Amino acid sequence: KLVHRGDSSSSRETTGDIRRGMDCADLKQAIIDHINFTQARLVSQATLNDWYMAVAYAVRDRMLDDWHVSLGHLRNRSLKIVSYLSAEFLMGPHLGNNLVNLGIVESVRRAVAELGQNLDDLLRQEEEPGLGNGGLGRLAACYLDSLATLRVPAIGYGIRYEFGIFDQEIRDGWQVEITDKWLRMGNPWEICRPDISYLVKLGGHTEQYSDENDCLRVRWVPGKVIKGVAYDTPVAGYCSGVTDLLRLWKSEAVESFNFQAFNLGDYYRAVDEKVSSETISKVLYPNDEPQIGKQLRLAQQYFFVSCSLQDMLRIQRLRGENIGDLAGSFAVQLNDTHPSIAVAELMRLLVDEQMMEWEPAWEITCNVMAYTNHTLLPEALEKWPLPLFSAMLPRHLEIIFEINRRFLDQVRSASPGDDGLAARLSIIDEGGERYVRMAHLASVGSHAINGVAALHTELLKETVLKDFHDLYPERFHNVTNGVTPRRWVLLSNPALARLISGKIGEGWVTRPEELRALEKFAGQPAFQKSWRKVKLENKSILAAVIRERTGIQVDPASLFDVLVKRIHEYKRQHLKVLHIITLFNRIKADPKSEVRSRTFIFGGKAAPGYHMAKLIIKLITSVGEVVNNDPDVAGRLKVVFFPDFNVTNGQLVYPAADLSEQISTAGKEASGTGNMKFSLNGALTIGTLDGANVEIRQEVGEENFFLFGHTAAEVQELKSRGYDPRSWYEGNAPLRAVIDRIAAGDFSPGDRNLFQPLVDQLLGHDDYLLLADYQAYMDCQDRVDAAFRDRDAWTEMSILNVARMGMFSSDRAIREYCENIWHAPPIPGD
Ligand code: NBY
Repeated sequence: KLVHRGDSSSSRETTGDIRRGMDCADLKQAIIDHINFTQARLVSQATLNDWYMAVAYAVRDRMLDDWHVSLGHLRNRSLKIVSYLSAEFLMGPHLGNNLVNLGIVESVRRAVAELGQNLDDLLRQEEEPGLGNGGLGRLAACYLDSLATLRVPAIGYGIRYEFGIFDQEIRDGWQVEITDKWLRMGNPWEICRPDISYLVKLGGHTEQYSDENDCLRVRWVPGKVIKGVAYDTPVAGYCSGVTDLLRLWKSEAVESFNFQAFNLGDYYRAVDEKVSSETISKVLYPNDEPQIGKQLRLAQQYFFVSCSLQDMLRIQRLRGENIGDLAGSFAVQLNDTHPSIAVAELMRLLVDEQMMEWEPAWEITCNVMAYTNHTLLPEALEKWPLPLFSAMLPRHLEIIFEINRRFLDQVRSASPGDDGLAARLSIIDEGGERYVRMAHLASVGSHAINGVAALHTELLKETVLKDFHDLYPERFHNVTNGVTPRRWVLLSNPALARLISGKIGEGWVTRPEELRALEKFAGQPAFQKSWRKVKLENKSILAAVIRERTGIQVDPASLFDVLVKRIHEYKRQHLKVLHIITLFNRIKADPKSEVRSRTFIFGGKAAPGYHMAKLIIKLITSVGEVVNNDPDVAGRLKVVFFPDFNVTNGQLVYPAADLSEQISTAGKEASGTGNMKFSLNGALTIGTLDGANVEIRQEVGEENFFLFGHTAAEVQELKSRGYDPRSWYEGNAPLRAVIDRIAAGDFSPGDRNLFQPLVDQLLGHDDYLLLADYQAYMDCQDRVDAAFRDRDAWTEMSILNVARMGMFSSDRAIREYCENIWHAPPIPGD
């Protein structure tokens, strides 16, 4: 077993700070210097943004001592470097997190105050780097936090998108996408490294040639060459002394490439070249599922993977090690299939450029790579049409064919005669139009394959990757996701963190199993009262923001019922809407009927091309419009669509929730991580047996979790029997009344057909079984209402939820990756 450090429990702040430049006077001077010399302003002229930038630079400076030491460890040959390859890193605002992890929140707060500024105003000034879509990108960010906290040398490799995920505005109830110009005011956290850059080829053709030993080799003659430049951001561990590295690549034109055109006077062609090269890292694709066939997306993937692997080979040389020993130096984790071209690219680098033989190169590749799957939805598995693939990566396609040929030879000799098996396993999908299946490439080229929650991993083994599991059972692992308690409690819910630490000490921040010590206070009236006070304060803060952003007035004493995540049919935001309309109908049928006061808060972005998801947003806002203003409802129900859900807003929302909605169709949500953030902040969960909900319920106890709905097995069963949504509709009067109201245009005055596509989908197909789960969901919500009425019992459940969430720390997940997949020990000492 590897021993992990980085669990020192007391922040340095309380013990007196002996680190360079960390005391209040030093901090003040540093901030003023940055106002004067970096922002080039007189203090008297400084804007709020100047103050933010100056504080950010002062804090970054203070991360550098640890960083230099940590970067030095990259050359320590006894340490393995975790190389986390991800097209997305949804880091969230840096300043607050760095203050927390360095343990200097209070000293910086004081320094800033003595300079006449307010730290909270400065924190609000930061524009978050939205370099991700949702759970997958945020997971990468939580994992970097844990890697640094656990003192594991790690590099997060990705793309420095100039425009991240779009900002969402709501106009007339519809989503409108606004370009995310996050770099507009500069980014104080990154350091550009023009000296660390690599060339990346694209397009063209391949040629055979004989090398000096008369060996037949292949040369790739590209159609185009671009350059990737490193931008580094330090990632500080929590009181661990280790600062890891996030290295993002920006694409640029190669000066020399079309210099000829320039010399010949073709100025415009040279400029075109520059523009098209810079396009590669221009914008994040805002889809949380792939839309096949986007050429630029494949170029992005290859671009960042090639730069990252070339960088790893450079580091290997710096360590003074042989390329043949790469697997002893690096563990490469593929965050979904987006970087899976790494399998072919590493083979190309080793065979074509390092002149290695195929077999040793293949052994290195498989030993280095590991693949995490994040989805079972068959339509979400990445595949690239062969013509597109070969036009952009002609050499990689040859390599993939060769990998596939050798792989299928093995398969056929192990199962002679079973041609169906070979066809199913093949990296190339040959049924009709031909595709490269990226999940197959990743699975063939990795020594480890993992799902992200227990149920997900089991389903992965039984369905999407069944044949691979039959072939390579030893490659399969489960690593249930986790979230960092630093950002998601300490930073976002300081009042709760103080209450907890006051009772059980601060150790829970790195040893969250210590939260169990809260169990014995769960029934204590005084503690319950303080617990409720914290929740109410958090709800009041959110209520004020809701008022400001939407104009809607909500009552902090009402039950805050929250559903925030990307908008998707499988996540069933519209099932929640059916619940709201049901309550509305009860009130309309009898205005005096007892309906408990609830605030329904939705948040989440829809992929710009996903019409049904956008229509669901419009449905939510339209139902809100009617319900919020109905005199019979009399304020008892409020529906809010909180615009632009992102990390910053999440930090406001999770701490204020009473009820966490995790209502995906069972078997569809790989894990979920929002579910963990809610529960860790004392919300109770209403949910299906899906993803990590299963394990959350196991941990917190079934009596502290509101379960409803068909199981994954029952969903399968229903579908195989020929699911008929209309019969569920016809057999359930309240459900019929709800759907009929939508269909009648009650929520779309002036356009009664507006929601017809939604109604048609539900009555005609209902792919996600809303109607089959409707009654169970309503009954469960009635149980929630009854439970919320008993405030003491509810509070006890809330405390027990927090007390038992320890296993969902990303530290636990990272320890499992380190021990079972990466075999990467922490840096010794402190
Ligand atoms: O990854 C999510 C899963 O839906 C969620 O259940 C899980 O908890 C989380 C972390 O494991 N997946 C996700 O967020 N996926 C994406 O954001 C995504 C983004 C881009 C593309 C595909 C998926 N793409 O192909 O472009």
